[in-house]
Amino acid sequence: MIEYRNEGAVRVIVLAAPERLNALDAAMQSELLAALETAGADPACRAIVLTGRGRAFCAGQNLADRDPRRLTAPPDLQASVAQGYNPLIRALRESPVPIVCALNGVAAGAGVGLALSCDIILAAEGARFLLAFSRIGLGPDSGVSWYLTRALGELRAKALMLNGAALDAAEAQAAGLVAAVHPAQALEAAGLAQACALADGPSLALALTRRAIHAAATNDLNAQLDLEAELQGQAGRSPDYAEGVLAFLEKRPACFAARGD
Ligand code: T3D
Repeated sequence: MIEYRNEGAVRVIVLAAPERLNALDAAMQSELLAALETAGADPACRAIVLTGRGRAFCAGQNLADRDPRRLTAPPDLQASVAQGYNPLIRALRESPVPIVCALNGVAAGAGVGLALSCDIILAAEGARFLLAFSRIGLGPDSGVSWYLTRALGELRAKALMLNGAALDAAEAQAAGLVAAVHPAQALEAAGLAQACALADGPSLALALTRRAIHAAATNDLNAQLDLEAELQGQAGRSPDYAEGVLAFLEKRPACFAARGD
């Protein structure tokens, strides 16, 4: 249900249950978590593409596993979210390498959280974010309320989530959630090109940049200034920084080292 392949230094991870629009069950959650952890631990991997097989990115929780006609008691959704979804959101957010989401189609429910936890989202023209939770009697999970409130503001986030509404690719781009929108047939190549560009970049500096941006959501300016100084200290000691400055002075493109070198 999760497939992956290497494209040079890029690990392409594919949600591959197209017959149910890549809706997630416990096994698929575990496989995805393992794929993310394996990629992050592999020094040869310098960027990840996350995408879906077929016409959807991910339709959220597999509702066939929540069929009240087959369950003898209500499912423990607190446990499902805490043990199934939250580790995935944290793994995406805390990945040591940048993650490009190639949003090939609809993302619904927790699928929205997966996409919004990536670092750069490129969307196919027909893709959309469907805030499906309230349609089935649930509130948000997988970080969706956190991401959307910050990105859109409280009132717009409420209007979308209370109505179980959707944001199409163009609206998501206008709102700053999606970096670019591509024709469906061009999305895979665009996602790969973006990830390859990140993979060629200075891995440590990109990781520090993501850390600073994530911390900015909750830090005040003084705390952020201190953090930036600390992170710049780390970057300044890296071989990539020496190479970047040397390349500038020698008027040539920089050639950054592999991760961990
Ligand atoms: O439970 C917990 O652990 C708590 C955590 C919850 C997090 C969540 O993600 S809650 C939100 C769950 N997701 C949804 O409510 C979305 C459900 N899906 C839809 O609303 C629609 O499928 C879409 C709007 C995404 C797409 O609609 P459409 O008309 O393009 O496709 P379709 O015909 O509805 O779906 C195609 C097939 O995929 C269909 O199967 P079939 O009839 O061809 O055999 C459909 O049942 C299946 N499918 C789509 N979404 C799910 C699904 N199967 C299981 N679970 C799904 N989420």
